[in-house]
Amino acid sequence: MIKSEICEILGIEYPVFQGGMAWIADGRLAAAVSNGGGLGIIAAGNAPADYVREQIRIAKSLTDKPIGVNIMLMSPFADDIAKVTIEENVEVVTTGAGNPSRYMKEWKEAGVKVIPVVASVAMAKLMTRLGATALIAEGGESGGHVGELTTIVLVPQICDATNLPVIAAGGICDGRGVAAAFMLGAQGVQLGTRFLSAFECNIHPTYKEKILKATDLCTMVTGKRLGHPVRSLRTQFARDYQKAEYSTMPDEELENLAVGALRLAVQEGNNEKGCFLSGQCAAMVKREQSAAEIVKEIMEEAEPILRGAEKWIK
Ligand code: TUI
Repeated sequence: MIKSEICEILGIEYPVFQGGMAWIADGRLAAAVSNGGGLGIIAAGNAPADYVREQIRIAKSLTDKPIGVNIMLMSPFADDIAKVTIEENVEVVTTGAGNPSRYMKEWKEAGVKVIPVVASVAMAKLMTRLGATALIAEGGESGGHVGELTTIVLVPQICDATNLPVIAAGGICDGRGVAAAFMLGAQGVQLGTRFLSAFECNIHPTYKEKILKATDLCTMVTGKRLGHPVRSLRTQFARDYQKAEYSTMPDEELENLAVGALRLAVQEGNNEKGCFLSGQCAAMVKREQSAAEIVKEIMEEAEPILRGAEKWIK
């Protein structure tokens, strides 16, 4: 069995986090992952604080294991949600798409373990200084909002920049990815796209089908012009958006094109107007499974790979 320090720090069985996917990662999915021995994470996305509070309570009614909440820092509700995580005794907070410095002191005083996503060495050093519990190094293979660097170059650089445990994210989908992440110095992994296929993941059947049918070149990055690059499936919407991005369309109009697009994908499976966020590894997601099976399977796959690495030493 693969164990690392992060398991002891968080009180989890397997060093596997489920990524905080906006509109997707609800209390039910998070509880299923935590019950499976990983760390389930509720995504706040752009939702109001009351929604997040409700999802935390749902998760806590379904599991006694630790759960996390992911705060998307560009959300207008981020301040309120930061308070809710303390009021509801959430064990772990992860953050994304920005700098969580302004909340760190309050969370630390309340005993909340803070694990920010960092997309650069500078951010890793700052978060280490401000008392983060661990760091998530998320490479640009991931779905959603992406940084510049790939997982294979980001993870070792973050490991060199901090003495905290590092969780690798971006492009990890099976035991090979887990083993590679540990080889790069990570102590744990975070997966998003793979959990889209979980029975407990409440997305529109069309979304699930698109992931299960995806091929190697099926994702693309849009949104660079507005400074928020986002990886999603190469759908009609994504192609249309890219065309608009390279046109003379004013920024404001371009921004409006994407309003509500995540919800339309998740709840309605709308191919023309929905934005189906996905990581590059969608093509490696083969079948529906329970969240617990996913956690166990990837860690069991990784074990012989790590053991077998010795075969290269002559
Ligand atoms: O946040 C994510 N993934 C996301 S957020 C999201 S919602 C959204 N919708 C439309 C446009 C933009 C976002 C969908 N997917 N992943 C974590 C992540 N964080 N990736 C990169 C970063 C990051 C980037 C910059 C973390 C810190 C950072 O620091 C910037 C600074 O302030 O120096």
